[in-house]
Amino acid sequence: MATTLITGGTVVNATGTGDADVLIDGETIVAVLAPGSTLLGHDLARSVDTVVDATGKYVIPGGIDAHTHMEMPFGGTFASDTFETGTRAAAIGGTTSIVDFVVQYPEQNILEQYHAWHEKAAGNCAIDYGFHQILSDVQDSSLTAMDELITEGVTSFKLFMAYKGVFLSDDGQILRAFQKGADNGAMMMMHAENGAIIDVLVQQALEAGKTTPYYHGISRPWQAEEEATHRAIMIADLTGAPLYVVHVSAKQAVEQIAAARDRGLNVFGETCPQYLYLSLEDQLGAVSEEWGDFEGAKWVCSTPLRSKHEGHQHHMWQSLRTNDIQMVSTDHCPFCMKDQKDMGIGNFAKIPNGIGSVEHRMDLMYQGFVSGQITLPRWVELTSTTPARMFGMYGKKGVIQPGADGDVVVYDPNGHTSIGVGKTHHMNMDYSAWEGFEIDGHVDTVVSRGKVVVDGGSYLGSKGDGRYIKRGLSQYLV
Ligand code: DUC
Ligand code: ZN
Ligand code: ZN
Repeated sequence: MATTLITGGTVVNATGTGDADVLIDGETIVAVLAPGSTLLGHDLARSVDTVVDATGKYVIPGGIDAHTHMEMPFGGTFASDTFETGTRAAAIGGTTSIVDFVVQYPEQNILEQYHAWHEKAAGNCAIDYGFHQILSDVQDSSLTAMDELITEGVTSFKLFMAYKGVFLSDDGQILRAFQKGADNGAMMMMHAENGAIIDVLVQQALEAGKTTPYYHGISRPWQAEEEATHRAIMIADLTGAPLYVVHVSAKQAVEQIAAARDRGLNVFGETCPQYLYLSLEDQLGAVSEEWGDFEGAKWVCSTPLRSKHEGHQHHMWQSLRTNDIQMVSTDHCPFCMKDQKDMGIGNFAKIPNGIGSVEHRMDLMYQGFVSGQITLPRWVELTSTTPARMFGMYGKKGVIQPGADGDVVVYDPNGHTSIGVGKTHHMNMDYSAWEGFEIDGHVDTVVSRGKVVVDGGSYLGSKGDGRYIKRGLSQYLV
């Protein structure tokens, strides 16, 4: 078994920072040692197979992106990253685990879909991967499938309050699924937007000739998000199920989550980099020679970007500090402009919803530390430790400690990362939603279960390095 020593760096865990060397034996961290320690008289640097010099750099647990949609069939097409391209990009960006969503459309067999996702991912992933399960029509068979999937390590289930005829579950269906979650310990995840309201507003906008991408956001107002978040919380309260609200973008939805937590409910919230950095006005102002005012399609996602005049971004950063929102995932759901997003020219409702960010989440959130919004340990907590705990992986993932998987990132605070298609972009997209973003830091080395898969920014891994993560129940639940 190969041994690796990461030496001279500052180890950052969610609990704090300290100078230490990290010794990995095979796939597992076996020791976190005072800098320059010997072990039983042996000079470690001379005894190991690989030494990674992390002098002046941060040594952090590998990022965990708990919300991705690789190859997702959606909006009349497929998300453009395969498990191969998406996980490679993730690795290059310092993410060593993803949790992807198995899709069930109405009338599809849930367990067949689960096996289909294994077939897509197995042998293709650069990093470790787990699955959540989407439930689109809750029937008796769905409830028994939930029990079976838990034994397979799929311990979280996502429902939708929007996308009628595609994903939407009505309140009765949600109630039944949540009752099952309360019973078997599953984490219930919710896309919280009021779909009926949105569908009418979309229709009215199109009839009024408002067809450009900007109207996607206008027809998905924060009230629709707040109302659905509140309703999901009420159903969680009624049933006793834990609730995890995905991609929270509106400050009013954050307030609903905070109030529920103050009442002692197991309610959790996730946001994404796009809601921390981008606004509806940025989307409105985006016009290019190539795409004209269709340029804004690059940022069509749901929940949508919010207006910068309403204080959402500021509130979202604040909620990351106060723990009203507990973690940051990407909702990585990439589509190219050409032959995918362009299906919505003349009708914003036909633009496939999604933004690709899996490669940039660690950098974008590090910039939150640079700008004084969060501390270094909080950076690690939001992007790795809490995702591990939330979704039953902590101990193996999300922490640098003996016994944990050797998933380690060496991050250079003196490095620099310019984001964009022609610069650092490895996702399978013909544009970047983050074009022109400059980061005061750099992912230098990435170790995934003991294997150096990125060195000096270059990818050294291969497809199939990643292994399925059989997850346990959420470690936030007693
Ligand atoms: N939102 C997106 O932007 N894409 C995929 C599904 C979703 O809910
Ligand atoms: Zn969603
Ligand atoms: Zn999603």
